[in-house]
Amino acid sequence: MRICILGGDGYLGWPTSMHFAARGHDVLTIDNMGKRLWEARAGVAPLMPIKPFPDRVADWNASYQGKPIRHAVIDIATDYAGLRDVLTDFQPDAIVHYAEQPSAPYSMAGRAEAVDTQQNNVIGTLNLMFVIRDHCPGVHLIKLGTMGEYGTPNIDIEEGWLDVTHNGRQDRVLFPKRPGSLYHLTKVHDSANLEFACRVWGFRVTDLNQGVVYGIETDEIAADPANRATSFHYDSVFGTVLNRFVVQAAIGQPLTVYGKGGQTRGYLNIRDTLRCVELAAMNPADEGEFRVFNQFTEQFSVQQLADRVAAVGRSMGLYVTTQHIPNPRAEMEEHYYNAKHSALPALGLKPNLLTDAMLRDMIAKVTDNRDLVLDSHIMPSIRWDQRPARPKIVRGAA
Ligand code: USQ
Repeated sequence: MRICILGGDGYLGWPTSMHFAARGHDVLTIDNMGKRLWEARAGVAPLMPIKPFPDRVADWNASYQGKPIRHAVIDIATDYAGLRDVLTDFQPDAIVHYAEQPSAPYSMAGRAEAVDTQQNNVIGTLNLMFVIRDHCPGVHLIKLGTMGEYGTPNIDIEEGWLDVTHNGRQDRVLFPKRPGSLYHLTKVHDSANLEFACRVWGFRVTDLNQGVVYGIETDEIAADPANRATSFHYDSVFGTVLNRFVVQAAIGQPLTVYGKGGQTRGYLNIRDTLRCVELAAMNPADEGEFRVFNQFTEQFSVQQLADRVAAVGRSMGLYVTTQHIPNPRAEMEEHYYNAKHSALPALGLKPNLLTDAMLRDMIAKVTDNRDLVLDSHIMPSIRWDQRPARPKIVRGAA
């Protein structure tokens, strides 16, 4: 297949690019370096230093015997012509779209970050929609959405769609959305725009509502971690919760459970992200079909994850404690959660469920790099309820 990966420099985009290339596909990977800019603005960095995008592609191409990965630096939100030209030339069979600002805390830091997130994510996807409509009709778009689009409703979460009976009549509607951050809202807006594109322009779209991803390694990274490492974050802005807990355990800091810790989400290993995207690509959506898969393999509360990491850490001789800190987010800390996730297993997904051995391996790998961890990046500083202090009005001032 000819596959285009948008967001190819990111935590998931880079391993996905290598995964498809290693399986003989023709890969074009595109990024705008936006993640590196957002990291700089937030004052954080991935655990392992990451080479510049062209260099990591060149390293891969030099070490791998198969088809080389092609790459381009394009900002899909601001450079419509650049995106149009490169996709018109490449004519992909599938496009995997990760090219979005991925952090809920970043989007809640203030007006500039919220606007940046919404502009980058929603306008980027809109530009892509017009390139597809006018220059790559028929391509299968695999869009990374999020389980966070649904929020935590007090009913079972279906895979994208809900059959409703109202006043004696029946219909099938998009599952109601109640996301928990301005970042998660961008994915809701994208989903609505793409469902429209399927209905009106006959697009083929798979919206992967992905849960929280954890993990450091994939097969391709394991073969050459020094040159192929992905941007693994442990900071409070871009780090996902299990990755953070693993780092905290490795450096002897208390595990930062926000609030009561009953927040329950779907989780999956980074290796399963790659496999899910591959399964979606190999089994494309039909013309006019807006298909939604809930992409996670098991659900945990934050407290359950902390308990698992603490137990494994202690078995390795580490001193691990848990600290319940005031929740910087506005979210339910105890709630019902039961999300369906049968579509991807039905296509053949064999999940890598979270095991103690996996946690031990992650903690050991982080311990090898513990000198790189900056303690000051651990505690959260962005609050959902923060408001600027009111300007002081001085009466009678000139
Ligand atoms: N949490 C803690 N302690 C921490 C960090 C997080 O208790 O130190 C809690 C959060 O309050 C939240 C849960 O852990 O209840 C998950 O937080 P997270 O930061 O791991 O994940 P989230 O902000 O939801 O976002 C991440 C990715 C995002 C993706 C989403 C999938 O950054 O790109 O869309 O996971 S989902 O959560 O299913 O919406």
